[in-house]
Amino acid sequence: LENMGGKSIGDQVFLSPCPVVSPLLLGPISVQLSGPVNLSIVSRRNPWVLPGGRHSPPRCKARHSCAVVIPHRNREPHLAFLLYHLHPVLQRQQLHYAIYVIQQAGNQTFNRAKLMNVGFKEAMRDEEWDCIFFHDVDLIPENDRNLYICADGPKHMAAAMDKFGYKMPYKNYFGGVSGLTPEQYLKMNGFPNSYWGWGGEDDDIANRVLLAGMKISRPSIRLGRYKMIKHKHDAGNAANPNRFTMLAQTRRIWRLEGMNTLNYRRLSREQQPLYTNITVDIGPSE
Ligand code: BGN
Repeated sequence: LENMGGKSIGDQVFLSPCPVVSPLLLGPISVQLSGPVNLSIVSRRNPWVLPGGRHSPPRCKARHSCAVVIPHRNREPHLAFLLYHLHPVLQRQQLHYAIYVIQQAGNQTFNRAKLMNVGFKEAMRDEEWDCIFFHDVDLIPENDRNLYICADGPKHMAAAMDKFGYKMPYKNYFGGVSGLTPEQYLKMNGFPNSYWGWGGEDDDIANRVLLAGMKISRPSIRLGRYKMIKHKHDAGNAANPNRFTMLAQTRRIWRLEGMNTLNYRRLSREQQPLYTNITVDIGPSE
């Protein structure tokens, strides 16, 4: 045991803290988008992941914990592909982590930001996570030195996506993957619940960060690289025609609408081998 970095006193094992920089990191990851992946393949390749998609470094005490929240509906192949890459990355980063998939029930228009609010609430019921990451299902990290650890300001992880030529599409872009401490998240009253359909909710979130007096933090574009899985535009996620008027109102609305007005009905919560699966009825769009 001592050789493995642990000390045994009585029945308990006390692990020493993990190194400040994980020795397991590889840097750039080659993300191959060809070839089928399914959840049983991912499970076989990640034998130490516990039910609910939880993991802690086996030989040292993690310095950081995070919950990864993935809003989802009908994208199972993407989910398998993301988990195939994300589980090993989080393990090499020596984090204590869990993955939550938040499933929107029904056929209403998709509401990404509201599902992320649900994910925050559900993840925090389990544990006082240091950091909550909000992760699109179709974005695969391409560098494991882009750490799933929070920063001084709300952290926008996906600074360099392939579909934008590996640079920012515009200055305050906050889409794709982001990570906030519970304090940062609560300070901005979470995310808006009112964006049904594609577009604008990430800009609203970026506005909230600034309106709450915080600064966006970002990795360099060398580290913040993500590959997007190509897909057809979702039938249940048409562009939101109201997004322009809604965005003009964030300043007036953000304290009144968000985490403090979130309501939803949880239909199920299961510990799957690779993630905690939570299905919710988030109601009809108003
Ligand atoms: C923007 C969208 C974002 C989207 C990015 C990248 C809007 C609001 C209108 C001003 N914003 O234009 O939601 O993530 O493109 O695709 O549509």
